[in-house]
Amino acid sequence: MMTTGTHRRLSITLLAVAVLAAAVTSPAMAGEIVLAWAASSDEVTVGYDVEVLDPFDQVLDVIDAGAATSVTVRDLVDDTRYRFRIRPYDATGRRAREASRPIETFPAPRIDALDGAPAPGATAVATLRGANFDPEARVVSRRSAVRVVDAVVENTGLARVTLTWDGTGASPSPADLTVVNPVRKAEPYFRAHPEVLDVDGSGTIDEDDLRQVRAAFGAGRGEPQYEARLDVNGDGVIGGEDVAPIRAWLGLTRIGEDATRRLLEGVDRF
Ligand SMILES: [Ca+2]
Ligand SMILES: [Ca+2]
Repeated sequence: MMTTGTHRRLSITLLAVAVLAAAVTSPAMAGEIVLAWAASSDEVTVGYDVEVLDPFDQVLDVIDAGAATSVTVRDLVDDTRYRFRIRPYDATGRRAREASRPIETFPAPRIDALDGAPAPGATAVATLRGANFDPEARVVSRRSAVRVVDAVVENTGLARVTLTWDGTGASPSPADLTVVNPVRKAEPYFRAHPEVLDVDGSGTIDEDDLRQVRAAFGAGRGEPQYEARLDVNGDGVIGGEDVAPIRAWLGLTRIGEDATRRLLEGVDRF
């Protein structure tokens, strides 16, 4: 129930803010960032402002999301870091004193070209060209026939990726790979990129993935057991929020192909 005209202070319990790469981007599109957040649990919040911040948290711009709990910020400049925070407001337009913690990231990474793909059955160091590669980005495969052995980001538009291809299907292409920036992720991202849930790169989301995540349960960034591939939601700790999406997608095989179909059918939401 919403209460209005009272003297109650807005009490905001904002949960995590998640920044998600866009589901689909084409080289012709300007960069975009999808922001999503948990709804405020108090009774007086009727909407949310998305504040665009400078590096010192001064507000540069405000996007009114209304009652929605996600927005897509479009027309962003490639290879530029953007910083945001979410602030609820009540029916009188009063802004909450408490806002979410700021979150900062590049627009959604984009792969434009893959040069030097391996021959069938071979391993090769290929060059990925694109935009918005974070220095700490990982590269994962969407196809079990193609494996990423190693990836080194040289700059925001270039990464060297050691790839193997078992020779089945088409030669590796940009569509087979995903650049994963180190930013917190949530459900819409996993729907678009279930390959990040296949933590062992087997091509299937299965019990082996769950086992590996559980074996490192509780490890935080910087600790010996921590591995970025196991921290699928990118929040810096391996825990229940990494187990839940893997469980939700358990059994998904041929990830690159199946994910699109499932997305279109609107099934497997959680
Ligand atoms: Ca797997
Ligand atoms: Ca995590």
